[in-house]
Amino acid sequence: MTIETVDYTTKIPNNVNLAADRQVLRALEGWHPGYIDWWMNMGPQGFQEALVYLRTAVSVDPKGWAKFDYVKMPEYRWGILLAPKEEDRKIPFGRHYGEPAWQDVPGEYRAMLRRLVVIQGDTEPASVEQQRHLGKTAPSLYDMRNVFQVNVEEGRHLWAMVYILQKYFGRDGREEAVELLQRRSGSADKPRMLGAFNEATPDWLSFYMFTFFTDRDGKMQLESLAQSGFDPLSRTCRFMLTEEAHHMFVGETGVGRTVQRTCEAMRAAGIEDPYDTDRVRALGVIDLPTIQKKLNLHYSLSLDLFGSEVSTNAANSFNASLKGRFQEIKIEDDHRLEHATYPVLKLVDGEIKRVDEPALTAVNMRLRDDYTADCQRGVDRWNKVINKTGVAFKLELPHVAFHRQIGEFQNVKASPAGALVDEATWNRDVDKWLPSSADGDFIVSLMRPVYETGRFSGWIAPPRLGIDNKPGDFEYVKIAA
Ligand code: BYC
Ligand code: FE
Ligand code: FE
Repeated sequence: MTIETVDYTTKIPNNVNLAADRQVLRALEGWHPGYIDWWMNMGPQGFQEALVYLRTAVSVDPKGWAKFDYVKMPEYRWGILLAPKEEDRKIPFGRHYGEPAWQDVPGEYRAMLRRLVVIQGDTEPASVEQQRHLGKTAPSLYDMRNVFQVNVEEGRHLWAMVYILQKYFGRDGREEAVELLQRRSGSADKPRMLGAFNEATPDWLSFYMFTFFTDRDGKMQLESLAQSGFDPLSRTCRFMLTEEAHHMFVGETGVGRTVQRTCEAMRAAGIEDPYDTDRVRALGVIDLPTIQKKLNLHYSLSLDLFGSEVSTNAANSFNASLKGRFQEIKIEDDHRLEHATYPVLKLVDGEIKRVDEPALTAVNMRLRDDYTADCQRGVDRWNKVINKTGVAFKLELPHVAFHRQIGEFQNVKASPAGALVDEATWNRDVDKWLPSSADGDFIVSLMRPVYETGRFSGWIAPPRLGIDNKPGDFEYVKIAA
């Protein structure tokens, strides 16, 4: 068996030769029933019996690793898949720059590494929990299939982190693996670890915004962990990234199709003013200012996921060669950051100023800047969609000081344009900047399911292409009677 092929003959598909690793296999098999239990209770509600046209990884070859077929989600083959081992891989950054990558956890970094793996692992089931009611209001079978695809892959990402915990962290790894199934998104006593993963996903526009903005944080974090000196983590993250691309595709095209439908409906009705929201809403589509508010919400929640702009945690994990920067190996510098500085936006005497900080403590900020640039490219593509229809409106990323709960700006109020405002101004204008409960109610009122093949809810345009090149009327989900 070559490293690229996946062994599907065992209960837990894998390309890590689990059959020869009895102890880990037993630990994973012991964890499996609890996982299935969690999936049945916290996974997609009402569709566990449906046949879903899903892709499953059958190899980790960059070309052609996916096989599409109808699967009942609880029977999805969640597996342990690592990207191929790079022979003689060297650690690309930090204090251990240039040393051979570690195949085992260095004792002195155990706690730090475990924390990173647990946080990464915690987000995966959290997102499944957040999205579990969406099937009931899917705008089409195509979209329903997409959310389920994302969900099973996030489930697999949990497996990926649990494998690392159980194989490399002994008893405390096994305990963490159990706790990953016990915390719950939004729970008062056992919440998920990071802020954005305790928010609700009440409607499909939220889902698309989440997969665009929050899964994109996932991409950036996985990219930095893929640089890790701890090779098994690097390899598992590299394979997760190939799955992640689809999640962001779902988000970007989902928002793009929503925007497109709104603009087309406005044009057809002869509405020029995007702020004439009552008339736009009467067409059964989501007005552009409300889409902007949803964008403001999800972008700001996702910025919080990068941690503080200046962070000793981040410096320590970079220094320890555990978590690198985005595209570390393409960066031309010493990869140790002993003397470099990086500009950070900070609050200085009540003003937002750019201040040079030691680059080592600013690695969160740098990753967040790379993230913002990546988000901006997607927003530009949405604006092209709007532009093509002739509607005069431009979506924009709000300023990084807007609506923050973590870091430098958590104690101030700022407008989306980045002006610091007082409490009274914030309270007066907040409904123009973030979705109000009335906006939420309106969006929810549009969320009526469409389950006929080839049909789409009136608020969203059909996709340009089907999944796996299927025709427009393909039955992506066979809903159980
Ligand atoms: N919420 O030095 P600080 C994904 C805590 S998404 C709550 O500022 P640090 C996915 C922090 O834990 C990617 N708490 O930040 C997407 C620390 O607490 P302790 C997930 C927060 O540590 C969609 C304290 O504040 N992966 O995969 O440099 C669907 C001070 O921390 C938050 C990762 O995040 C917050 N937002 O950076 C499915 C990678 N932010 O320890 C999946 C692993 C900070 O003092 N995680 N805190 O009690 C990390 O690299 C880092 O932990 C963080 C934070 C980037 C998250
Ligand atoms: Fe994930
Ligand atoms: Fe994802």
